[in-house]
Amino acid sequence: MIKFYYNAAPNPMKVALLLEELGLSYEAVPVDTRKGEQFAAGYLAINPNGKVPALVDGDATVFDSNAILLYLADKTRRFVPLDPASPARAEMLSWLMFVATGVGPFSGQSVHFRHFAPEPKAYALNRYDFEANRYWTLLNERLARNTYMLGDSYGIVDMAVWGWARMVPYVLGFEDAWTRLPHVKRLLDEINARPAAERVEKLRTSHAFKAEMDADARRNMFPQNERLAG
Ligand SMILES: N[C@@H](CCC(=O)N[C@@H](CS)C(=O)NCC(=O)O)C(=O)O
Repeated sequence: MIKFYYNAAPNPMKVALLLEELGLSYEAVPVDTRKGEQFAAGYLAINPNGKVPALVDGDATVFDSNAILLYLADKTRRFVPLDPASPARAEMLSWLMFVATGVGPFSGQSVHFRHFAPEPKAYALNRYDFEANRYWTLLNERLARNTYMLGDSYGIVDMAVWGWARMVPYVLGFEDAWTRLPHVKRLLDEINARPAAERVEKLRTSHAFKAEMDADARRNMFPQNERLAG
């Protein structure tokens, strides 16, 4: 059976959504990153990058959320244009990588500098907040013209967007985020209403991940800060 290594954060949740949409049976294995479980030798053998999600499917091991989305969609031949030479596949790859390399990392850094970094942080916060806004605005414009990211059919790019869209007000830190991004909100609401998303919500809340951001959690989440300690 597929083993899915996860926590409740955006990147694992988008993979959970696809697993549920596909109706695959899988064993969900919690990895509590605030407790440092991502650094256990057994987990690093699965994902040397020490982050979630990762997936083990028989002899295949896949890490990085968007790689997992593509792997599962290709394997099941669902939620993705399959012909490697087609314009539709090219468009899918472009937007999937746009989410993987832009929306995700810049939203993540925006969260870090807005909510966790010590002062002074104005320069860094401005840089990441500006870029995160830019990426979300591009998604909003895309979704103003298309029902889904690739046109008329729901697929893995929408699921990749959904993972992070759930966090938009936390990422962008302004109360009118959804007024400014109504088309992203429309997609988020539509996906949230799907039975698969309801099952993901049950999974998300089924395990008590460590909630406290105490010194130990900070060490596990932000190991780079050890270099700054006297
Ligand atoms: N590019 C990776 C990023 C994975 C990632 O940063 N995951 C976060 C949770 S969303 C994580 O594991 N954080 C814990 C850590 O950085 O130690 C992906 O898309 O899967």
